Amino acid sequence: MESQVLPPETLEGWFALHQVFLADRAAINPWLQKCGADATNQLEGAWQAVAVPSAGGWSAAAQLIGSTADIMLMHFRPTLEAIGDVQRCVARLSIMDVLKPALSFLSVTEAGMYHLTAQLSREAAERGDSVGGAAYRTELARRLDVERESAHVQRRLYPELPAGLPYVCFYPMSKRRNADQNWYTLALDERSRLMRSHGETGRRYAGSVTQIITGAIGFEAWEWGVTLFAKDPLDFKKLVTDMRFDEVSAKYADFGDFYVGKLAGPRHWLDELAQG
Ligand code: FEC
Repeated sequence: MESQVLPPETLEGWFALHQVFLADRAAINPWLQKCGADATNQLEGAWQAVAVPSAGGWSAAAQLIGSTADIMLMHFRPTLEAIGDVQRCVARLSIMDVLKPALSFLSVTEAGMYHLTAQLSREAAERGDSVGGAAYRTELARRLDVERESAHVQRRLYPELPAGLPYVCFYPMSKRRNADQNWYTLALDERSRLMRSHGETGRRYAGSVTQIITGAIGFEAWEWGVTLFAKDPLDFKKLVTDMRFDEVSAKYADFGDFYVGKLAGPRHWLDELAQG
């Protein structure tokens, strides 16, 4: 393949499903009365079984704030089938009598290897080899194995729920494909340069914001899901503003709706929702 139009190599880890629900607020108190005194404990127990699956991965729940929807569930699992399992478990939770799905977003944790892809294609050109030829593929497989094992990439592919960062922000995004502004027709070296700058901007927030990037190309109309965790919700505004001024987002990013909230389990949702 012509190196200038080469897609970046990517490494993938856990599958991800973001589910957003809208509560039928008028129905919450009658539903609680119908379920009896133990409804909250039962729901809490059923949710714990979802949140800490024996087969690996994790789920977390957030109460949305300032949104038209009420609850967001985030699931990370080793396989697509395990995402199907958790989807069925969630559908069977008793509270689904009074929650309606508002968004479902399927993706997979992804580490984009722009720098490595650009470097290997340059080295192949210097050797007089073709990009995608046997020597290129052998070296690529070796270097991807090294990358995959690095602690930095492992954290991106198999992220933990960050401790001490209770605020959550999720939004889908795509790279622009306008006639005169098309990410997918940029030369690989240019895409690599832009993503390096993006990483540098992001790293200014190391320690205060943790992000999980999940790729959705082939799964959703949007191309990526961005899940951010922060100690201070204002850091979402500051980081996303900085990104807007960073060249790759300024020129090539399109965004969907933003969902902001705070990590909270069913006991908390029910308390809040019961207040009307
Ligand atoms: O073309 C692609 O592969 C795009 C995948 C991708 C999207 C994306 C969007 C956002 N990020 C945001 C925050 C951070 C923070 C850090 C960070 C670093 C990277 C690196 C890659 C990357 N991000 Fe990204 N981001 C995407 C990909 N991002 C690759 C570089 C990693 C590395 O250097 O090894 C820094 C922390 C860290 O390194 O872990 C923070 C935010 C967005 C949403 C864009 C916006 O304008 O709001 C925020 C898609």
